[in-house]
Amino acid sequence: SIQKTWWKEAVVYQIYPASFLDSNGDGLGDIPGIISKVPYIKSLGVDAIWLSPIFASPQKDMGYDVADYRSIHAPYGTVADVQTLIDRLHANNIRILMDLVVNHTSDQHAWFKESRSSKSSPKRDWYIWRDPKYDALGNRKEPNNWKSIFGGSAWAFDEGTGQYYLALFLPSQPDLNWESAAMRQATHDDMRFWLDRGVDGFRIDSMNLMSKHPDLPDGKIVNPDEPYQSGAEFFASGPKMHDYIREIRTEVLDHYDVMTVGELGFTKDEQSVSEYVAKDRHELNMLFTGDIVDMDFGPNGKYERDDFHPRKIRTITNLWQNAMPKFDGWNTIYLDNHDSGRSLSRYASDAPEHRATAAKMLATYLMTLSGTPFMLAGQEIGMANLGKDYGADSYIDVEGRNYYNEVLETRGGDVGKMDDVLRELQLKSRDHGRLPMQWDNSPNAGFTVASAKPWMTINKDYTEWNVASQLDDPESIMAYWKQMLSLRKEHSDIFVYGSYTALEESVTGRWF
Ligand code: ISL
Repeated sequence: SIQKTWWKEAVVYQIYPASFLDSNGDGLGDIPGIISKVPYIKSLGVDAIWLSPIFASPQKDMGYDVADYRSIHAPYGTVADVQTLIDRLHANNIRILMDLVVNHTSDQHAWFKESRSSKSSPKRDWYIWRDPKYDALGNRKEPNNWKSIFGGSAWAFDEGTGQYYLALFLPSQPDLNWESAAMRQATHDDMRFWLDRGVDGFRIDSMNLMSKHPDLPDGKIVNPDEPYQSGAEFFASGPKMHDYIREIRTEVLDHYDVMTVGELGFTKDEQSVSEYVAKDRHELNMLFTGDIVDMDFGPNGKYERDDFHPRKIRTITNLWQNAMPKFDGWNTIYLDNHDSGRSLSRYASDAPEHRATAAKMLATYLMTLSGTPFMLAGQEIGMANLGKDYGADSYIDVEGRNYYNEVLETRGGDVGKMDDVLRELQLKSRDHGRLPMQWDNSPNAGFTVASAKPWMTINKDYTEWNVASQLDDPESIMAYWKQMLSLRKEHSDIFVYGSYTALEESVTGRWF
């Protein structure tokens, strides 16, 4: 039988700090705002929160570009505020996971500034630097054909030292070189900094990108018409990946009672997944397998059209529910995070006549499966995507904007194509997962004072869909979530540790 542990029984509530609650009227959520809502979080019955990055950052990627892991983005608060939050949560038996972003840093991180200062810098090899290539005409070219996950080349040229550095996300997010033992140790120290302050674990961002193929070979040409190719076969789950994780375990994590959840993009086959979470591997506790978030991605990327069918959820669910027990592994159960549209709008329906039922249906799915459920703040009240009446300029996230601008440049004359792009943004933009929390029906939804300008559009449906309107309603989505949370606890032998049998046709293969 399955060994029982707190992190298997926990339900985790993700908080996007910019969007939870603004306590000082600057239009941006903050740590004191979260502290003031600890009683609310407690009332839901969740066991832990996962806080998206709150660290010092130029915010080119909303904090996933960390400039200093040991200080806090000033508008969010201070290290002392975070300590208060940790203590307040613990006093309420709620644990806290932090986002560990160590595949890359901001280009404003002291490490990168030093690394780029000269080719002989002692930190030069903390990042991934390569000489340019030249074509037959003598034009400078990138060291390989990899495409950035946010569009364009994955390489950025540094004029000062005449080399390129690898940046799989934005050019302002240079990839760290995990081959460097000194860099790894510095990263371990950063982890200890927070663990020593009481943090209960990490969600490890872009976890499996930390080890790349040492030769950085050109990616397979999938789209011959495009200048850059994915290359993921050479930068995801590389040869040293498991060494790095085991080192983190033995050097750092094993000295604390903590949990880890690794974000696993690109790697999808059962064997590779098992190598991260099989119990005897002593690596990670659980993963966010990318197939759940990719369910409605098109063949050439996130914003390409795909005809989503619920069969996909069934296939993925069957796959992992059946697979994990085989190697005594564990997994997450999730549908939402800050990187996409809300599951309610994406996979079900936010139409007024279906909205509450659909939200409860998805809650039922999440609360009854084996694994550790992760929910995104707002899910408990059925928060939805921005509606169809919000135009392209309502979308501000860099991933969606880059895609939009790329299509505009190449196919801007094609009205039909631009309509397609907008429709995809309306479904999948990362902005939807980041909409400010809808607390009540006062101006600005109680997220910030009426006179402030919120950093992000507040969905105008807040007048009807908000926390205050559901608190005392036993038929509300929130009441349903609370019931499901306590039912899951009460019957953890069934819902957490029980075995799984698909009653309908068991689809064990993949749909693609
Ligand atoms: O792997 C992917 C697709 O299969 C990507 O979606 C990838 O997993 C994802 O973009 C990584 O996201 C994380 O790192 C980013 C950050 O912008 C996201 O918010 C974060 O969740 C860079 O740090």
